[in-house]
Amino acid sequence: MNLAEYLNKLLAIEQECTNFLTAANEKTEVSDIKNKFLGRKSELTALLRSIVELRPEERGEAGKAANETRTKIESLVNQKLNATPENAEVLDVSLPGDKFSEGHLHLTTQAIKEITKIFEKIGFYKVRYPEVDWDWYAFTSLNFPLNHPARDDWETFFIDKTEQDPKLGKRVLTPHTSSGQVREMQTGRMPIRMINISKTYRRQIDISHTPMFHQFEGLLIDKGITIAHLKGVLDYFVKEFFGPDRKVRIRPYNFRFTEPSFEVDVSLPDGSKIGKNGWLEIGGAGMVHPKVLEAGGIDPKVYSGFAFGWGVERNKIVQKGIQIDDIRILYQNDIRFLKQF
Ligand code: FA5
Repeated sequence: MNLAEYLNKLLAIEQECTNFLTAANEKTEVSDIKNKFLGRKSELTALLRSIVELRPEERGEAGKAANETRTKIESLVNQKLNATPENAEVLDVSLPGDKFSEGHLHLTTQAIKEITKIFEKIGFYKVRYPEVDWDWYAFTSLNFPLNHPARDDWETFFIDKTEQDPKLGKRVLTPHTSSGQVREMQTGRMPIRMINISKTYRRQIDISHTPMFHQFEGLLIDKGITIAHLKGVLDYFVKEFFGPDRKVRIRPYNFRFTEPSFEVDVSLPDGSKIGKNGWLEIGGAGMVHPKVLEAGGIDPKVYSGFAFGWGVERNKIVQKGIQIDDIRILYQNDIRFLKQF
């Protein structure tokens, strides 16, 4: 090799390096280029070592030119490193994946599952009837007179302004799950042991009321059913759901569709802000009225039964370990609240 060839090789190396740097757009690529052109195994290093192959008088100029090329390449690489963004993405397939946070069921859904399980254990079966139903199922078949206040617009959300059917009347957002009682009787199943859990709607909102809530309706019809059976089932449920240390009291009441009728209260833990004097009403119950059995095509002289309708949310918020003092928070979708349960 003579001096001219040596100098040509230096030029070629510099040109090649410039081409590589122009094409690079990630810092890691620039580092690789630096290694390739300036590293111990680079062509330039080899060329510097091969200077001894030149004639002695050529070596000075060749060495000077090689060092200049080296400095030039170093400066080109550093310029490129500074101009290349830091955060070019590097895919490391060996890194663990991102963990997605896991959700859980809403408190109301948890309660529905719990309640269903408790009743299924003693032979009830779960059903669900329409959320938009006829006035006849929600009121008339349940022995409500035409002027009953629950039919008032202030309590019930009516879908229709006028009667749509001479017998069934207007459609309503079901104000209670009792609308499923006569529907269940009409299936012809006997004995009836239904638990009907569904959404219900009323024009109410305060600390213990929401406009949409859920009820669970029990209906048991067979021969020889008495109040003792009703009391036994309610005691069983309360023990299972609230635990043995909570008390239940039954107050006489007047529901149109049961006779006799009761309201049921559960005792509250000390310091609860909800309820009155340490008690909260959680539902209604009674023996099915003969007129309702007749509306469902069942002979009241042969069969008798009991029914109860309780609020899912109202029960859940006073369960041990839950203690929520304002029912409305269940439906405000505040994740900070919901994720606690
Ligand atoms: C009824 O709805 C009757 N259908 C219950 C019944 C069924 C009686 C079968 C006899 C036989 P009441 O309006 O009291 O009754 O409501 C029952 C329960 O639903 C209440 O005790 C409460 O737990 C719940 N509830 C009622 N309104 C609301 C509301 N706006 N928000 C949350 N829960 C409510």
